[in-house]
Amino acid sequence: MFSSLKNSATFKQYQLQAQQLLQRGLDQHIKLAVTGLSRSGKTAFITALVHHLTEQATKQNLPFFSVIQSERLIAAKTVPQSELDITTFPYRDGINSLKQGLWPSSTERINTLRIAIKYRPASGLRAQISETQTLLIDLIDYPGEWLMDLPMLELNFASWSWQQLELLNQSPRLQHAEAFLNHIAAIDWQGPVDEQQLTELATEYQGLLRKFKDELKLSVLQPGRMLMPGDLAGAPILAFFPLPEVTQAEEGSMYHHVKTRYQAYVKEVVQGFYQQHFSQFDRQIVLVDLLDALAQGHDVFNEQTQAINQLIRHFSYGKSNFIKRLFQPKIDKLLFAATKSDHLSAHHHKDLTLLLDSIISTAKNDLIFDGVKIDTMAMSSVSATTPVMVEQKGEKLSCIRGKEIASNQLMTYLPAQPPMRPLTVQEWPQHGFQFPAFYPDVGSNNGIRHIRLDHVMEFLLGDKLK
Ligand SMILES: Nc1nc2c(ncn2[C@@H]2O[C@H](COP(=O)(O)OP(=O)(O)OP(=O)(O)O)[C@@H](O)[C@H]2O)c(=O)[nH]1
Ligand SMILES: [Mg+2]
Repeated sequence: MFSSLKNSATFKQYQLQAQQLLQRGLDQHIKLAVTGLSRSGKTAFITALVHHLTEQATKQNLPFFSVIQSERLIAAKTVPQSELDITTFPYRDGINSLKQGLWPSSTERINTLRIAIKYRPASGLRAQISETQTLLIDLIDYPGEWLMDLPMLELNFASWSWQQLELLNQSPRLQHAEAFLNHIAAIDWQGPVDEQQLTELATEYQGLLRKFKDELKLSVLQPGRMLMPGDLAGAPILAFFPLPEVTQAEEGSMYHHVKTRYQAYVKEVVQGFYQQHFSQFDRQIVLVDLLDALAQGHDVFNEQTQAINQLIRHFSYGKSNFIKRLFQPKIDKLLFAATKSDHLSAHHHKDLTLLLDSIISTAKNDLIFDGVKIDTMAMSSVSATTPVMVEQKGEKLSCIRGKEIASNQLMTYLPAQPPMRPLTVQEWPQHGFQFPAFYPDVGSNNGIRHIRLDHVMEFLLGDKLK
């Protein structure tokens, strides 16, 4: 009887869970949240993190990562993940792309990866238990578009519609949205359901979201799965859009029908995603591409600031004790990282850090109050440029050189200096900011270069590897 129980799938499941709890209790298992809007660099970051831990873990390459500096790292490798129902992060595809001088493709579905770091504990309880220890790190990657749905969790259909219609009625969206706004204004939403009309309007709204993303580079684009549907492509649950409020919407009316789809989307899609994947994080890195937002102008920069501050509210932060860590982990260390700093000269990294710091200052203050350790830094997961000094009219200029995507040629640029704080419309430079994009450069010896990835690792993982 006992032996059959011992061999049963349920017993094995309990055994696995008990092991995981023990590892969590001993701090040997952490779940790292890699958070960032679409194109902020999540996939490049995870690929680089795994690569540097598993293939380039040397003192020269990661001098500020103490487990390597003190020669206590034995080895790191990717190991089978615990969540069996989601795709494995395509690390090999990513690294092969980078080695061929191409960026990994945009993420279309959720995927996960587990890394095991085997090391020699320096001292304390862990060193007494065993000569070697293993830290497991769970990461998930997902389309950035899905993240922007989290604020919908707090909104009913009427308030969500109100917010979205406000946005649609303002610059820069209004000039594109006029036709759609006229179409929804001309319909009797208390009338009976016309599926054909709803499908056409949903397609029109989807077209608008695409335009806002591709042309205007905006960040608040809901529902996110209209842009990146994953397995939901073509499903009616995605066919909704904001509507002017109707006070008495009978069951069977157009309004009621759209509202029901919104509610189902929030409950089944957004809440499901959030509960399954976004609870239980121990550490977090928020990646922010400030340079692209600066290049897009004042409106886009402001919207990005708001989006990031809205997102942070959806994670749970605070210090957790031994028992809480087992069952209810909370994020106790949070890193804000301004990505793609290889687009700047090294002496402007500080400006970028200050700019990021100033856009998150209120949230940061509250979190520090709650005991969360926070840092802000400018980094680059994969350096696409090399610094070069150029002499012009007797003056030495710190430039960057790389294979520019727009011209497909090796180019040398004197990068713009980013502002140290958000600028008002009046202060915004007349010709804006320009930061050309480059293909990744793997270097002559096939090594992948980074900027401050070792500082990132030390901040997020260093104390767990003591
Ligand atoms: N120069 C430079 N460019 C980067 C770096 N990281 C990302 N990029 C650029 O940013 C683009 C987006 O990076 P991804 O890692 O795919 O971004 P993501 O957050 O995973 O995006 P989604 O999957 O669409 O949510 C890349 O294709 C590169 O062009 C970096 O460290 N340096
Ligand atoms: Mg991605």
